[in-house]
Amino acid sequence: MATLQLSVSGMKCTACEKKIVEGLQAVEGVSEVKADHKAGLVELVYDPDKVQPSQIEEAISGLGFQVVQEEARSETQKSSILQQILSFFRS
Ligand SMILES: [Cu+2]
Repeated sequence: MATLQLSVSGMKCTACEKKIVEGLQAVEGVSEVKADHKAGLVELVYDPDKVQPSQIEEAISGLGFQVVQEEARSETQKSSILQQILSFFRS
């Protein structure tokens, strides 16, 4: 699994967050999505064997938002780190 953090412009409210979260969760290989319109950030957990960051960015564009830049990307097999990420998404 891998994580991706993106700066996304165009999110104005919680409905925008919901649109991105639901839209990205529909993409095969994406498991957890968190969007914050105030920070303009989208963070997600994905399976790099199933989907590439470029496809995720295309999906965001398709939803009507713009990826400004990629803030961070990491891939890990370490379950402890993955657990921390997952607990972050669930908080
Ligand atoms: Cu909105």
